Amino acid sequence: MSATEGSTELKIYQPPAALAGSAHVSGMAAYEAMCQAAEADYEGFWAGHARELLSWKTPFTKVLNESEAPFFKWFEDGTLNASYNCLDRNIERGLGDKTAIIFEADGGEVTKVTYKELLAKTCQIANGLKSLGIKKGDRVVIYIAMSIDGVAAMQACARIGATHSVVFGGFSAQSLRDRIEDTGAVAVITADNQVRGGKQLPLKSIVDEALALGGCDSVKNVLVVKRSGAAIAMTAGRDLWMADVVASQPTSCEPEWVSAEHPLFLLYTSGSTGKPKGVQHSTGGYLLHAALTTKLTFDLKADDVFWCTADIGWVTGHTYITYGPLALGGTEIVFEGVPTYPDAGRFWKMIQDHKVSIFYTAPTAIRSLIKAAEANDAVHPKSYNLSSLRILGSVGEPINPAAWEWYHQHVGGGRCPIVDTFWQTETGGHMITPLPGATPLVPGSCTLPFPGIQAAVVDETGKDVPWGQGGILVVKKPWPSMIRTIWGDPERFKKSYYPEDFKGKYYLAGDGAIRDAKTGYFTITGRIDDVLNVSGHRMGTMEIESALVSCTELVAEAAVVGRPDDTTGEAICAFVVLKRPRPTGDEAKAIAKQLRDWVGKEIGPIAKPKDIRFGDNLPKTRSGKIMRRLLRSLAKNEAITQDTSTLENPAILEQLGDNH
Ligand code: 6R9
Repeated sequence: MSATEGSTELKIYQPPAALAGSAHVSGMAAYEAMCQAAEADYEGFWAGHARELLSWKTPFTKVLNESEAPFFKWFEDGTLNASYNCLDRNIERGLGDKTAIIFEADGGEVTKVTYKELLAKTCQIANGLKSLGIKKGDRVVIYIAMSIDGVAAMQACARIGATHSVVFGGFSAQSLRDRIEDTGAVAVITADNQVRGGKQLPLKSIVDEALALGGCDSVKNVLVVKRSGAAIAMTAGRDLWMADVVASQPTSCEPEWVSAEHPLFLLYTSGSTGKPKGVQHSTGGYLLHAALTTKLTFDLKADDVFWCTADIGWVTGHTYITYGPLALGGTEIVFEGVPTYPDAGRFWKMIQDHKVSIFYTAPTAIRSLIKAAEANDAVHPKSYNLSSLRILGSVGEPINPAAWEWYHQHVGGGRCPIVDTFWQTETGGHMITPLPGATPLVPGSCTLPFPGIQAAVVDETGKDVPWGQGGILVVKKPWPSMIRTIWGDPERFKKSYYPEDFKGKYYLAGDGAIRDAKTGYFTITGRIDDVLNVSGHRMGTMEIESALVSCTELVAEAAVVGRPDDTTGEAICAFVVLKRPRPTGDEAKAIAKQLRDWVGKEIGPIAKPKDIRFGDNLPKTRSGKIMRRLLRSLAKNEAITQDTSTLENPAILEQLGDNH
């Protein structure tokens, strides 16, 4: 029986005694005491952690300001600097010579930097940015692969009070352009190219293409880090080599002290409608939760080696690479490559080589590595020494119990708790997650809310549903690291996250959830909007549809749905009506390839539909509404059992069935 069905036969994993004994949060009583402390004095709870974990230039006197709800403010009269907290603060605590980052390149070369070295590098970039006139409040887009330079560039922006917006290196020129335009960035930081899986992929030339598409007049400079020395074009007066800009810059730079509410970064994510939204995060509240969750969810200690495999282009890379582990003075791995190069044992070899003790990755990676390991002993975790591991983590999508068990047994040797962390770009850090020294684990459940987080499951009217009954996941109280607004679109912020139906009261996550009837453990049941989760990446179905119909030469109409996929969680399935007769056979294959490439160019390779089917029309109601629930069944190759009486054109269903 699974956690969603009841609780009588749940498989429960207790925290290992040794870990529980020494953990920051030791045992369920300690967890409950924290929750009660937050309940008794909500503001005092967060204020206490904010004073302990962060250094403030001006201490805050106000904690939470709700006067403009849902635009909440935290610690608003306090001032601080995020880069000071991640670097200088640790050096002042005597950690200057401690390794901050162990960088492993795609080809295996290892570079280490200490806190002192990372501070010097960050300050040189910060001074370089200042020399170009970049100042507090300006936006800087960062389009770069996983690297020490990438982390330092983010820290450098924070140091001078510039708001960074990192765009994942897999996004196309068009997507990059849209983000540059929306942020009004004054500069783009990039590299000549990126190296992944033994291949060199362009970055700078995509920046050139993006800027040439127009609408990016705000950009004065493009700063280029040399990664591989590939030949690239440099536009005089605009493009500069990072090395030249920083060469003569001092290695110290007075931090710009900003209000706790100052926007630290914007990060674009997909919603159910329209273009991706620029999620705006604060400095103080965000950094607090990054530090607190890194400390408690991962039980980070002084001698841990922490490895989060996410890319800095996603929120997980922001919170659990650039900010959280550094704010605590941790040692972390930054990895440039992919899990399957030179073979699917890469993760296991790196854990062995660097003696990683905390490993945080996505279910989709685990599932693909299970397949590889089952086919070849040489890349099976058992062929490596993984005894350094003590805690495992999962993020980005639900982890199915079978993958959980494999991860637990084969990677964690049966002795490492798995923290299945539920959270979102908008939440800034973990929301529902086990604490490894406290929470008994149930595979497939992200268990209980992080202390202080008031997560609940409600119905459409905002009323609590009983445990054991599915509903809508909400957060009842504002929390420090929550999204502040959607950049340039406060109305959309309100509509997306604090809609009227909930009387503007609760934060609406966009996911469904159910609590176990007996334990109250949460299981996330998936998005309740038109957002897909493909390999842990959020994609709006509307976004992909508009990319398809923007191929005006070929496409008349398109509808996109998700269907379950063994490896990627969900797969993108597109139903397309062409402006020409419905193609079949080889012609259909050729056009499908053409459309896939088109979407790759419009959004990026991650948005390419796995399955494209052609029809003379789409299934519609008499009023012309596309019947997506039928498309979802067709995508799964399920027999149609739903009511089709409102369907205008039933014959279309046969055409759109699995026709290849
Ligand atoms: C951090 C991150 C957020 C969406 C979220 C949900 C899904 C993330 C999950 C999970 C089940 C987990 N999600 N973690 N679902 N269990 N542990 O992934 O942010 O890219 O914004 O995605 O991902 O659907 O709403 P983001």
